[in-house]
Amino acid sequence: MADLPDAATCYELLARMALTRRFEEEAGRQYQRAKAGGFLHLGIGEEATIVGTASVMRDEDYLIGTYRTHGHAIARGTEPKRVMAELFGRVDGTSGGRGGSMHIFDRENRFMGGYGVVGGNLPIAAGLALSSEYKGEDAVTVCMFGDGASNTGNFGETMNLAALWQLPIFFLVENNLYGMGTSVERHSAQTDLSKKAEGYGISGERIDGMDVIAVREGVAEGIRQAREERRPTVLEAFTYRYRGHSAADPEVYREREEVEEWQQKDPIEVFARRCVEAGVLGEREVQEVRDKADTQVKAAVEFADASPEPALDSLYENLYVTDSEGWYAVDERSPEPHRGEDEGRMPAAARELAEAGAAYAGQPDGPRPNPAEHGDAQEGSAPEVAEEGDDSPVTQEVEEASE
Ligand SMILES: Cc1ncc(C[n+]2csc(CCOP(=O)(O)OP(=O)(O)O)c2C)c(N)n1
Ligand SMILES: [Mg+2]
Repeated sequence: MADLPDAATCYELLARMALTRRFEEEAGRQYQRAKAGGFLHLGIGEEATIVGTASVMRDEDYLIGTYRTHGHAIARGTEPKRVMAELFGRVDGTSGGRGGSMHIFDRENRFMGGYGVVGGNLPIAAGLALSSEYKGEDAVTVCMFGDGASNTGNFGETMNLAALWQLPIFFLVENNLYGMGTSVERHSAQTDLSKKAEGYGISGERIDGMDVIAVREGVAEGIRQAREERRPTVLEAFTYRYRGHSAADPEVYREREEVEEWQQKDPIEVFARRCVEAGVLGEREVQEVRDKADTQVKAAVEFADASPEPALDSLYENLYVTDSEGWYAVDERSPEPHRGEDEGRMPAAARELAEAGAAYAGQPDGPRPNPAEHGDAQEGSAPEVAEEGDDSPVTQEVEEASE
């Protein structure tokens, strides 16, 4: 077992892990109360992997993760109150309340998200590393992803380019044994994920992701190789999420005993005990850490609650409209087709929705069409150009809304 670092470092590691845990417990509670919307994926149990990794990164390094990243942002230095405000969908959230739990983003602290697409962050990570190389920066990109993500095409493509271009990048697989409800044995032919990129020229190691010190050592070495030798590597950290995949998971794929077994190795409890037994921290300090986390998280909830909702007439800001024919997002600029759009071929429903959106823009009290809902309703159904008097559900809803 690796030696403990100095007392101040131990205190900080414990404090970060306790804060993350407390934050996520509270996030789960607020989700039950419908204060936090959308999806919610908690990483409770995975704190050593998250905090250990961030603790050996430099300020200029980039971290990029998945949709389970409240702790990653906090570990990188994002204020918990801004993460909570994002979960609440409020303007003071890290993405102005528009991203929610899966899209925490903090450029200042070089936490680059927050991605809902499994494996989607890997090529972006390679792009970040390439940009550092291009600009002559000394930064390393740390890319964290799940065991399930190692099965995506993005994994192979990213590993290939990372090795080929000798990018300053380091990969960490958060192997929590499941991709949603599917165990590693059932989803990956190669179950040793540290070996999975070997064919691309990227070697790997396995570590105990429940031990914050082991994580620090493994990650520090991986980052060093990326920075000094331009040698990307993979570190597979074994960890475990105590809660379901997301807030809505009946967990029929695992036994209660398995969860309890992992809880015996709890990264916070075990580390706190070790620090006390080694005389590095006192019981009083351990309690202090917990109390501080509690105070900070309560303040985060108050802050999020007090933060306003985004203004209604900002609903159409930051929406990007493709100029391909077919479906396009409601946009406040004008109901007319934008450059490149062919009005004649635009589905009537889409056009009406756009007109309705434009008409409502600037009228905060009026009912408004919901572009997300209507977008989903259209998906995959190749909308046809409707005639006047079209009675499609979208048209009806828009009509009702404008009544
Ligand atoms: C490309 C893609 N396919 C499927 C999904 C649905 N999905 C969301 S999370 C998930 C499991 C991913 O598991 P893993 O990579 O192990 O991460 P974990 O949730 O365990 O942290 C799946 C299949 C998705 N979001 N994106
Ligand atoms: Mg997983």
